[in-house]
Amino acid sequence: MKKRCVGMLLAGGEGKRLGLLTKNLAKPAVPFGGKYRIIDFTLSNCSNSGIHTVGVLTQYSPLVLNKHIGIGKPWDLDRQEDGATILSPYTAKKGGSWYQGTADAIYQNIHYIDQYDPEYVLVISGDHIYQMNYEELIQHHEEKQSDATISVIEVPWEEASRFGILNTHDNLEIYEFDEKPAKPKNNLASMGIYLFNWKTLREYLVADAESDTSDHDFGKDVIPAMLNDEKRMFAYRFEGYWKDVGTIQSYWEANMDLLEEDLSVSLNNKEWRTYSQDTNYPPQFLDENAVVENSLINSGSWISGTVKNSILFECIDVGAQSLVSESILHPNVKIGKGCTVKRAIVMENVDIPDNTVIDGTTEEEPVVINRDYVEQLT
Ligand code: ADQ
Ligand code: ADP
Repeated sequence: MKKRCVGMLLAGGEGKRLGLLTKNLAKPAVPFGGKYRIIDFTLSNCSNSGIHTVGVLTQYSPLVLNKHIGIGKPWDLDRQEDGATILSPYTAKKGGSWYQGTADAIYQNIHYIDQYDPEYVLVISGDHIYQMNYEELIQHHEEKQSDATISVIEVPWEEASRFGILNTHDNLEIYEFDEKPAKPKNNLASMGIYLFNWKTLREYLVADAESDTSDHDFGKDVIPAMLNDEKRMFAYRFEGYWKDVGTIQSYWEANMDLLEEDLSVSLNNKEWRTYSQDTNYPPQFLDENAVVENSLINSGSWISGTVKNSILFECIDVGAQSLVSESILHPNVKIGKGCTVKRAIVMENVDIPDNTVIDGTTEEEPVVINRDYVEQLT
């Protein structure tokens, strides 16, 4: 079954900088935006772009992630001939091993890609919030007759050193690439979204696998090696909203951006819907004392207090005389009576006792509340 393009979605990273949020959960599975998980945005992009052959590479804490993806139904990826396939380590090759780096993760699944004999392989990440039509990237790649095309976006200068930074000629041909440079020369960042001619990438993956000195990583090894060999590499400038939710601060900001439509991805765009597993909870209930402003509130919730500028997942109780502001409440959180919760991320299944005050506005980052935190309070 020949396919024009196979998507390979990297979803195995540990996400250490998300701290407690990724203690037992892979970063792509972290709840986001009131009813989604982070990976939903990329899976929906694939489906909306007509890429229906998607290998999802998992590794670190995959249980929730695997269950969430299931057979790919919400994203229309439950197909007979292709669809979403979870590619976990040790299932590849003869026994296989843990994926050492992002390039190794793809290398170990060469047989998966080969069965579709594709023209192109699209490498994407499961930990970005954005809405992008990959077909436009493919068209750009074809127009430029590129071997590899990297999607790029301008980032604030002060954040540039956490990305792959590149320089291009006026025609967008890349002549320089530095992975996470201490002193960035530019603020044009790689979004970690790559389109390769499969024939070319395959050769580089095989060569990379044989190297003892390589970290087997796209940003550190494969991209620099191709550039060094003067392969045709072009940048594709993405104009929309894109956020790498790698830190607590950026995770919180990207959620808050949803409350300001023009700052963010549009969850209401009927032409570009974001799909997720759905739950069948009853409609939210706001009682006669509830005050709700500028917030996303999912089903199964019961609000008796005040909620402002916040994102509430399913099955949340907010007790009478409580105030929740600038916060993200993950599923099944109960806030007692007379509480104040400001600039906090409250994790799944946490019960906050009556009269608790949690104030993240005085901290450097929003505070993350889990069950251990609550036990210390009592
Ligand atoms: P990082 O995001 O830091 O930089 P990395 O840690 O390699 O890169 O993660 C990329 C993706 O691969 C993530 O989705 C992660 O979950 C996943 N991943 C990591 N290790 C994996 C493994 N062993 N197996 C499977 N999946 C794995 C990259 C680029 C930069 C670019 C940024 C943009 O290297 O150049 O600027 O992405 O966010
Ligand atoms: P961060 O966003 O904090 O940089 P990443 O998601 O990028 O975290 O992943 C951090 C590192 O953890 C990556 O280099 C990745 O290779 C590594 N890693 C991924 N899975 C595992 C695992 N199962 N065991 C150990 N390390 C892993």
